[in-house]
Amino acid sequence: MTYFADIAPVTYKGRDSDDPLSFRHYDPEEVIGGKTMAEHLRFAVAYWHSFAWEGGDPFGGRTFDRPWFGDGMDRARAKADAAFELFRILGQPYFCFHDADVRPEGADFAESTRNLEEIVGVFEAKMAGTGTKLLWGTANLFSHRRYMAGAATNPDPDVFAYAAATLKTCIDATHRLNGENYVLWGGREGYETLLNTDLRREREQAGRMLSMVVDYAKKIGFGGTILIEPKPQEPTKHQYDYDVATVYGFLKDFGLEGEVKVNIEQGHAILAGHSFEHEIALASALGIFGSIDMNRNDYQSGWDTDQFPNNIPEVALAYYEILKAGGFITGGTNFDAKLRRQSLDAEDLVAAHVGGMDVCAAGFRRAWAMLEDGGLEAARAERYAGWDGAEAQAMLSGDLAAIHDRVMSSGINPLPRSGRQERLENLVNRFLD
Ligand code: XLS
Ligand code: NI
Ligand code: NI
Repeated sequence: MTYFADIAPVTYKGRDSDDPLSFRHYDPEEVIGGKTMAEHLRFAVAYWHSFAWEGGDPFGGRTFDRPWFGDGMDRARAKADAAFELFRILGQPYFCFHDADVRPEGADFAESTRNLEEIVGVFEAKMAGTGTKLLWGTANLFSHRRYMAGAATNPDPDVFAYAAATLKTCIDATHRLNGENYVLWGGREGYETLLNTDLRREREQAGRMLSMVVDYAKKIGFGGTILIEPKPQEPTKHQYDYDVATVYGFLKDFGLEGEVKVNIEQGHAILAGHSFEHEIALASALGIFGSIDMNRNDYQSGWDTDQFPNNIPEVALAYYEILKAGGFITGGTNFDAKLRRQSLDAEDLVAAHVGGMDVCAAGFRRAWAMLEDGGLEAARAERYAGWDGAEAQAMLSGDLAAIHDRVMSSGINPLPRSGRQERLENLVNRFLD
């Protein structure tokens, strides 16, 4: 099947190009600071939004008419054909998937696992043939009704068991495909009402499950990074992996802060009342920055609308923090983004990714220029320069009484200084126009 039949591979044609299916900013081969754009940005296509999602919303069902929709392994194979066709057209280096995106649900656990293994074999061959790599794999522990009250945090130990067994199969699949990360997104790990929820118990279960994931990954020699994807709510009223700070506290509690990092999603950061760059900067400060899910929310709707990014200044600030954190190591830019439900055509799928990749490349380029200019970092360093002094440093290992005596004897009387916010905002804008 050739779903994208007459769409040619997308190439870089530069800023003046008016070809809607060309890159204007993303030149994968362009070298910036010793690495190509492709190596910096590490783009991935998300299988679930692009190939499994049917265009439904709470008020209406499927709007898309894809030839691979339906049950059965032949449909799953046709879906894989279409997916790798899109990958060839876009030329992005990576993709990401959940078990449920790629294989039909079996009558029981064993059959679901067989189906997954068969599709993993299909992927293996296609990846070898095309060079497309796996950024991360994950388990869908939230769509099936068995998970309605959670997976790791379910009150029913049999659901915990089913989830644990599924995690094993998905880590195996990711390992077999040389995935560079393994992601855990706890869509149902939370509650609908506190009235029926034992918070302490559910948290312990989640900690135990994560510890087992880390142990198993080590045992089989999985060399990738384990990532938790924070989100404050949706589908549950309250989700336990609320934001980066909450996840860090959880990891510390279970002694996993050196084992697990975070996959930060733009829309989830906004839902949690933060900015995307805040979440990235905090993860970096805590030493747990891993990867990003790139998308955007509709700021009026207050929901996780998973749209493709289209705001270069916002994206620039996110990549600025990523660059300051040292850039991606095993992580990358996964488009956890979907079409709008009226975007029915094959070409819409291509255009969405082309636009998203271009916005990211334009933002990245600006972030690089801001870092190279050094003005922001110089201003930041200057703001804290007082702490370079010996007396200031001594306070950090001193005590209140000694500091008190020093203030008394030397007559310390601090004068307020400008934070220069507008000046810094103007400086940023110099790189954005
Ligand atoms: C949903 C999440 C999901 C994860 C993978 O909101 O973003 O798509 O990225 O399970
Ligand atoms: Ni999301
Ligand atoms: Ni996501």
